[in-house]
Amino acid sequence: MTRSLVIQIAAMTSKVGVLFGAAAAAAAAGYVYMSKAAKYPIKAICEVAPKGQPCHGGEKAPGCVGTVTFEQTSADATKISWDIRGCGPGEHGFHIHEFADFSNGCLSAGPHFNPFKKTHGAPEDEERHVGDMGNIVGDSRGNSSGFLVDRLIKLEGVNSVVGRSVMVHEDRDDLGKGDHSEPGVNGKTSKTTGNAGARIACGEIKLA
Ligand SMILES: [Cu+2]
Ligand SMILES: [Zn+2]
Repeated sequence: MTRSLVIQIAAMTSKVGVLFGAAAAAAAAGYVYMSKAAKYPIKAICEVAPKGQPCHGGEKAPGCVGTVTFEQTSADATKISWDIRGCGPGEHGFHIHEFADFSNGCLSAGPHFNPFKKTHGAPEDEERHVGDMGNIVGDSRGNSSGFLVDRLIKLEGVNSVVGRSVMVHEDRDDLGKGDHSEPGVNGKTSKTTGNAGARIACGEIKLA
């Protein structure tokens, strides 16, 4: 009796084990299939404006405003498109900053997003912040539209840019190759900021 019960329990445990194993395998296979089929593209959008107001529901201020859209199409490619107006002619530094905190306007958005502790650079450089998108170029009316495809900017995973901010600067980003003679002083910090000057528009990156 005792022996038979032990055998029965052993048999049941074994069956349950097989069932769980099969279910787990099916679930795992299903997950892999689903993630390959449905993961990309991932899309996000960011409305930029002075002080980042639209992101907090406030009044839109005059000045540099526009939309930046993100579309991650694979594990290592994200297309970033922008349509921005009123920022002034010429080049303007264009970055992802660490925070979407606009409690003190664009100033409170923190530094360039830099999870790998690199120095500032151009989008095509090995040594660059993840947030370094180079410059956008305003036409004679101060408007700019275009796109770039980046390998480091992601909308998924631990280094996702979702919930961070896009920043447009008043001046040209020197891409880390300019004056770095006064680290810590705004305007001579090429390897930190690109000397891109004032923050004229910002906004939060949100999943679309
Ligand atoms: Cu910036
Ligand atoms: Zn940077």
